[in-house]
Amino acid sequence: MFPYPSGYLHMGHVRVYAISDALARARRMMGYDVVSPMGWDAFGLPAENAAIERSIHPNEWTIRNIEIMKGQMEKILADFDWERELRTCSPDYYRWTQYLFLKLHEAGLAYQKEAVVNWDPIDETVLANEQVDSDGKSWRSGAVVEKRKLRQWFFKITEYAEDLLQDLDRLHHWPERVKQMQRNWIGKSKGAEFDFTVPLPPSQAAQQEAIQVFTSRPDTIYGVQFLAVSTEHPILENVPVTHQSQVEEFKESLKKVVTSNQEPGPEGVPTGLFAKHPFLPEEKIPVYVVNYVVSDYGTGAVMGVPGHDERDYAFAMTQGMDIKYVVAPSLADSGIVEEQAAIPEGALTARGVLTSINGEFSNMTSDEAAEAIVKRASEHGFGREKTSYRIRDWLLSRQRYWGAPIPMIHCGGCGPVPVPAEELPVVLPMDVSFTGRGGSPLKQIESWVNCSCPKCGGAAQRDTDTMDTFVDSSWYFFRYLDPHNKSLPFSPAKATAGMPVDVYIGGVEHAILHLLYSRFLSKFAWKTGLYGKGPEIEDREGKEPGRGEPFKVLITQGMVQGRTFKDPVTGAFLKPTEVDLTDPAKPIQISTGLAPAVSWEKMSKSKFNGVDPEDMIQSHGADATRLHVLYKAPPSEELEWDEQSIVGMQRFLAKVWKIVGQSKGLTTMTSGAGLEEFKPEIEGMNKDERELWRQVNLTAKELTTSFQSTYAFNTSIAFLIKLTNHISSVMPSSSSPAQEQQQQQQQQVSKKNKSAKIQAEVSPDLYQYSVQSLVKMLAPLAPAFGEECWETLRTPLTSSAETASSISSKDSVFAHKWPSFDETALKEDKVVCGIQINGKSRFNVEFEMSDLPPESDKKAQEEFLRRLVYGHERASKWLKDENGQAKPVKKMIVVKGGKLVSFVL
Ligand code: ANZ
Ligand code: ZN
Repeated sequence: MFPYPSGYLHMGHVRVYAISDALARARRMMGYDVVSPMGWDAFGLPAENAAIERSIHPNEWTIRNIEIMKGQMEKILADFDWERELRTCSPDYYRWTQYLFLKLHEAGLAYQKEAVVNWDPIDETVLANEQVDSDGKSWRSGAVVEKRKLRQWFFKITEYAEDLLQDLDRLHHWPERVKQMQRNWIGKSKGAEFDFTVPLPPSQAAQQEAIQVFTSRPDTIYGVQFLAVSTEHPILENVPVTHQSQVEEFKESLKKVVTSNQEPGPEGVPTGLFAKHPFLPEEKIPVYVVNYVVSDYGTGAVMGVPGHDERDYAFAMTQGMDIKYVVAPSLADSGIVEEQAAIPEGALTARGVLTSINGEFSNMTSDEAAEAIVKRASEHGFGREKTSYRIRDWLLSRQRYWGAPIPMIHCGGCGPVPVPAEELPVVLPMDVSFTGRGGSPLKQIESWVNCSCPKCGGAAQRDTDTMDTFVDSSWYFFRYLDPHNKSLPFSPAKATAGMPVDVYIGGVEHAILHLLYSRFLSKFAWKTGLYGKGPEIEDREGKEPGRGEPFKVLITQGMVQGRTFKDPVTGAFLKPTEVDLTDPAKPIQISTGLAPAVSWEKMSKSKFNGVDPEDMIQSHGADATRLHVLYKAPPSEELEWDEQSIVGMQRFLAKVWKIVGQSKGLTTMTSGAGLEEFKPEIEGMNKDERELWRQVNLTAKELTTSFQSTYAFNTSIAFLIKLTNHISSVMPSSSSPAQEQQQQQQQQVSKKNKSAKIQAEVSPDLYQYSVQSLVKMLAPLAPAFGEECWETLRTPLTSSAETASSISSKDSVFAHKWPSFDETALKEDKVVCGIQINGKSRFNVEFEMSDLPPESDKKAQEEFLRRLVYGHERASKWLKDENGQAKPVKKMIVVKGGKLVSFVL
């Protein structure tokens, strides 16, 4: 995911780009054709705020920030394909955002309707939700914010609701949690619709109106005690005079912008209208207007069933209604449920069995009844099955300056007319003043607003709204595949070949909107043939997940958290300077001498728990910083940033560096291509060589899998550390005078160190292959260090300075092949042999595979194992008598390979 150019890289960025960069580098070494692009989500409100507060043009502010962040990305050694760089605020890019808008408009998927905005009556401007404080006041003017209706642009994402839901099941490499969040957001609900007729007084023109309700519980229809409608419902036009002022007052009272997080309880007033119950025509059902029915879900009206719905229950209580129960938890309860006195207070929300007051549906289970009731209603024509989706159309227009202008022209005669595609881009004018007052800055530039209608040529006005920045970011990955295309947003062939994105990495905060919008636009592009083969071909061969899904693998990286100190008494956040960290395990609040409360929380300025990536790189280096980020936690989990433990990574690198020094100048290395295709004779290896060979292959296997499918970089680094330790425990057998000298020196050092063992010797080729492989596998994670090691390995011990520099300039470790691995090498050399005595497992003995006499010599094998078993400390308990004499053995059975030995005594 590309970043917003805020002006500085934070640790979250370091984490996401360390992952993607390591991945890109490793996959290139594996031979993949990798596109690892970078761009900038460069439109948005903060630039405009900077313009108002600091009078710097949003464009200048944005470009400056991009330059700074680009420099920081280089510092973390991220190797992006800068020739594909894009900026959503550049006319070369937003031209195509506008083009896609026109395509959606053409397809009937972009339309206008009225919607509510936050309006600041002093500054006369529209405010984003985050610009309204918790008291419902404007961040700038302090005015009480009002709700106003404006004509706004929408994308009809609801048209794709079912596809967007169904195709989640094709995304086998997305976190289940994200898919579930999307499912909930789409919110499919199966239920029924019922029509309640409202007879009107004879004075009214129409004799009756109907209120349609959507319900997920048709089985509760006999429990309906009232109807509840939203304040927008058209039935309110028929409110009798006796009730009009009360209804109007109620509607007014809900217009205040409420931003406090406490949801108000259910409230409402009677409308004076009554409806006929479709199944019980003699019952008059009162109609209320309430605050808890939303106008744009279902039908904007609800059948109130207080006995079985909690909100309806709570509302009925405010009106003093007697509660009617029609569904019992089970058949045995159905009699009791009718005796309302015996019912505990509250709604019975569980499905169960219908009581005997449900007419022909009595005694059915909820599920049976729901089906039968809907069937009967459809026969009569007053009800039907119905599916509702919670997802709303995407409101994309913003009354802002710093965004892509909506490419529409409003003509008095023709209405809204699209800007002809060949006239794109509609360029955002640069010469603007930013006062924060008087509505959108674009509205104030008359020369820009006034234009002629493309259809009739008459005087017309440009649309002064700009697009939500989520539009910019919902298709940029297509543009990466073809960033310089001047005639199309992207070539269909390139998109068909390159999509879907193989691995998409970013924060879980984008789990819903960004990913859903991207899926919507990709599906639109696919369905309308902008790429792929169109809907007539279900799945493109081998191109899972198909159907226009944009992202195959999704990695949602967890939050980076900082160590946070709070005053144990007041709970106030403490600055690092207010805490004595002499003993990091026992922090002390300097002013009080008390132990502060310590926790891990998302890094933020207000909590004083952030770390600046530049400081980390300055003091520990980019390689150790990257390794630490990747080692501390698996990508999808929270990362507790602990600067203390970064030294672990530095120590690890120092160890690798020492090995590299030891390997430097081994003769084979200096000759030609090195050991790219090293295939040793396993038969001829000694046991130390075999074990080293096994470790190298095991590590290669682990890292290959990690970079290809599991992305468990923390485990990968653990394997590299283990391999490093293993290589440190062996040394190359001498093969040249120079090395011999080197080794002797080393052994002398070892002898001085009391605990050091005499090191095992392995062949120089194998040793060098192992070191080379280690460096290659480490390089994608720690690229600068990797290159440095490689250069050192490749520099002949005795070469002149010129040869050395000519080698290093030509030869990057990333130009070399990723180490392959050999499954057969992974077999353990140690055999654990289980010992059974009279059919019971008693203990194990271990031996080296190579020590076991060959299968052909059964006697020798038996003898070898017998000696091993009787030498074992547990043997005295099971195989010897009190005097330490061996008990007589009737039979000794050796299973092939010495895996099991069975004694019959
Ligand atoms: C009667 C009923 C009885 C209901 C009962 C529930 C339980 P989901 O599942 O989320 O789709 N409802 C319908 N439209 C609404 C609106 N515009 N605003 C607020 N609430 C609305 O929820 C469907 C249920 O939510 C519907 O089923 C309706 O209440 C309510 F024992 O109808 B029910
Ligand atoms: Zn016109």
